[in-house]
Amino acid sequence: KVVVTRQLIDEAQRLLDANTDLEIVQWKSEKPCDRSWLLSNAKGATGLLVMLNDKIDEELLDTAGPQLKAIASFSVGTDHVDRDALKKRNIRLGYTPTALTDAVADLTVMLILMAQRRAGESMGKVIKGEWPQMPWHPLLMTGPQIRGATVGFLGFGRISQASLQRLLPFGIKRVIYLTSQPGQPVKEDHFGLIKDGAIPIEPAKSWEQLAGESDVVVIGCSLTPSTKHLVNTDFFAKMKKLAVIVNIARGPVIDTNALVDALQNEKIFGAGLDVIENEPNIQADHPILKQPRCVLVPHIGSANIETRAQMAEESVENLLAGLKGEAMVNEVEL
Ligand code: 8YV
Repeated sequence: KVVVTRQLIDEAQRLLDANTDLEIVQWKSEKPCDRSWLLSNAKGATGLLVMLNDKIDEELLDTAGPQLKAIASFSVGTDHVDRDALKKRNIRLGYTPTALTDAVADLTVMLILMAQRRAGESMGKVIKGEWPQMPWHPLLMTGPQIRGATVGFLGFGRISQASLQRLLPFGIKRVIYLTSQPGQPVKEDHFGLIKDGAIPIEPAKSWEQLAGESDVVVIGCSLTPSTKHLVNTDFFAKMKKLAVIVNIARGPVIDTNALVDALQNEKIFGAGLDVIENEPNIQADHPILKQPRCVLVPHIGSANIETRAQMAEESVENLLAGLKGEAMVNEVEL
């Protein structure tokens, strides 16, 4: 028995359905899967195919029972999974770490440019019919340029490095990055950019240095207890007034109240967010939506057709491999 908490794109669904020996219990609604549905169907499952909204914790694993062998997550992030609980039970975990790199890196560039060039604010005026009344002025709707920028990455893994690859042709000047080992160079130079040395790419010694020296801050790190609210009032206080911040990782890395305050009091220039704390429960009266210099999109980082298809196929392949005791396409080392 496998429990699948989302709808799959056709090809992946066919790949799964071809396993006629499996009882497939699947969440069919367009809404995110209900916790109570998952708990009531998990009993007796040998495999689960889940996504970020599904918390994989002791309660769920106990409910499923000791026959549970493999979990495939439709994501690169695994902060929704209690890895220790899986390890204890010898349950394998598959994920999709490479499938969405390009899609998310593309979105990162989009959000940087939208934040710098005030795209949300500009469109808002046009949509409200305010264009005819906009006063003409040489500085009207201007923002900082990307050429010459120092870009600071919080987290410098595959997605951050792919974002950097896309930013180089824009003429950025320098990169600094902060990982869990401040001041230490990253081990993986995924696209050979550090080796190429086209521009300086250096580890920051502290978050203070990163905040203080960056014109663009990109959040590309995992959510852990040490990155939760890493970007807070103190961080914004150190940022440059003309800097923008972009979050394509996990909402809780930014303290939202601190961000609202920073935007409102012009401590920073703007923000581009694909993720935010408490998503998807963001109502129209949320204070962040009152900030014209903030562009917020609903966690669409991986949302291009090809990427979602590849993630779905890879997730099904991971699940099937896990059930058969074979090598997964990508498996998390627990
Ligand atoms: C999800 C993500 O893939 O992979 C991740 O960790 O954050 C997302 O882009 C997406 O939400 C799956 O539907």
